[in-house]
Amino acid sequence: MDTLTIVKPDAFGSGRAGQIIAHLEAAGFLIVAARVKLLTRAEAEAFYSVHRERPFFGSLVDFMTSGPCMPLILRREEAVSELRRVIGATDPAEADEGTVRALYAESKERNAIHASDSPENAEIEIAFFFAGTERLQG
Ligand code: FUP
Repeated sequence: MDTLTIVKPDAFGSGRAGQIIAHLEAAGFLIVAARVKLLTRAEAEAFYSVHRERPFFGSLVDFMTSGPCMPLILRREEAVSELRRVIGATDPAEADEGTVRALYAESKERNAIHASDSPENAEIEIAFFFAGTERLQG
């Protein structure tokens, strides 16, 4: 099974993408596609459209467009639920010890990494960033 992750602009811009990806590989994920991308405002708004009525939406879009990010497709058994476990809670203050957000996130907004929250959303989010031919088959 595949899922989507994004190393967010805080982590990418501070040179922590490599450490985070190493952490994910050590947790059993295989990278099957990757890119570096500077989101446009329209793209960030579309990606987070489920949150468009929330008070933090404008600030979240500002942050997600503040610098390049790194979307990746990751593969392992139970990829969606396992990646959610490995990244930890949205707010790093609440994230379990040793999770990516506990280790690398600055705040609830600048929280280092995104992970799809369901298999259905994983396929939607993968298609948002990658053409079908960009994903390793197998
Ligand atoms: P998650 O699935 O853990 O990334 O969290 P959510 O889908 O609830 O939120 C998506 C993003 O909105 C978070 F990564 C960060 C941002 N956010 C805030 O900035 N403030 C909040 O109170 C909640 C979420």
